[in-house]
Amino acid sequence: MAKVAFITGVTGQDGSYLSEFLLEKGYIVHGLKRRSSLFNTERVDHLYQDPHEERRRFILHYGDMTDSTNLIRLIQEIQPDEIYNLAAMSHVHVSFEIPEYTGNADGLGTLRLLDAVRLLGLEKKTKIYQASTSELYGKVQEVPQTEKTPFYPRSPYGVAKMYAYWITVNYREAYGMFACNGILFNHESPLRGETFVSRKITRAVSRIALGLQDKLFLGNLDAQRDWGHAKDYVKVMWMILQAEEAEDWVIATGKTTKVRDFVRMAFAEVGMVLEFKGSGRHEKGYVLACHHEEYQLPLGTEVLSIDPNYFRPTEVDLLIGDATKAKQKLGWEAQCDVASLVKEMMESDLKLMEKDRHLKKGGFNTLNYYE
Ligand code: NDP
Ligand code: GDR
Repeated sequence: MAKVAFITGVTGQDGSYLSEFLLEKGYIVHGLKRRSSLFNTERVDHLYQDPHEERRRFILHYGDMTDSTNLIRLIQEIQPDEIYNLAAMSHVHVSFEIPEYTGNADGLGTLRLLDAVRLLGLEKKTKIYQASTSELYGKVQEVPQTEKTPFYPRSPYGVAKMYAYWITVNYREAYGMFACNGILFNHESPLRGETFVSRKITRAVSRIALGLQDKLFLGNLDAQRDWGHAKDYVKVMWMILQAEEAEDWVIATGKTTKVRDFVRMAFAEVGMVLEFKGSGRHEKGYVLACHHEEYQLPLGTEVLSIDPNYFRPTEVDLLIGDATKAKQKLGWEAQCDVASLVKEMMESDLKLMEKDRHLKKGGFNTLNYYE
């Protein structure tokens, strides 16, 4: 019998990679998607199967983490062996704008899911993976961060995820459920949402190189993140649920990079060397050299400015994870370093933006993304 998985947040970056991974392993995959006035399944459209096909292995259901009636009914229908709770309002900066909703979807949503499993008497059948985050560490308490590092979240998102973390631990201890937290550090890919800093940079640098955009606006260039590849990270979500014991795990590369160095690496992919001048809110980035045959800008062109709107009310300055436990007990290690990640994202965005260039040449409007 094929195993059955239920993925919330299936239309997101991780949902897409995880669906591919589980389908390859022979799973039947059910996913939760939100109703939207526009199509929102672009990241999983390649996995789509006609609902009239009899033996579908990839099935999407409408739902929302704020609706218990929906979650209970779906879990009853699906009877999953494994649930991956990836659904969340996942943007840290946006969580300051919509804190109550973030608490509801990311915090209480996790409770709704866990309690649906308990109510339906599936505690011993259904294993649950909770998408916890390095944002729990927030204000630096210890470097590198391990499973034992104290939490100090710095955003409504981090606080909501802290509730989700502990309610997962509590349901494991109270009801003997196989429920685990993966404390994943930042992970990116060509499928990353366009307003997270990595993708915002690779999109903008591609557009600047192709003459579609003049400038990139960013916030804090000195934040440091432990960036890995989403494809590596979804694999360990599955490994966590196959472990002998239900536990919580730090998943990271163990290396940290400043936002400004990510910017430098992205410009280097189009042969441009950047020079930063000024400091704080007045810092700017200029083109110092162009080594690429095709991508050329006059030397001294200003391609980067700081927009204080992108600063957060409270920031997480430094994240660097120690995934020794996952290496020793699960045999997992990150395969992709930040340089290969930037390269892959730049290759993908250059291709995408090339399409925009053709559209523009043909007289069609293309959007300008500064977000
Ligand atoms: P994305 O933002 O790409 O995807 C989030 C998914 O959640 C989308 O499918 C979104 O739907 C869905 N969603 C949002 N709100 C609701 C809701 N109320 N009900 C149902 N579905 C909802 O995130 P990622 O794929 O990057 O991350 C997956 C999970 O892992 C998230 O929980 C995130 O917080 C967490 N995480 C991510 C890390 C990272 O670096 N990527 C690191 C650590 C944790 P829609 O497409 O309709 O918006
Ligand atoms: P993060 O990711 O907050 O770490 O959360 P994000 O890419 O948004 O920010 C990383 C760092 O870059 C700085 N930054 C900017 N960020 C954005 N988005 N836009 C900018 O213009 C900009 N300029 C500088 C930020 O201040 C920050 O320090 C991600 C999400 O995927 C969470 O869901 C997940 O839990 C954590 O990673 C681990």
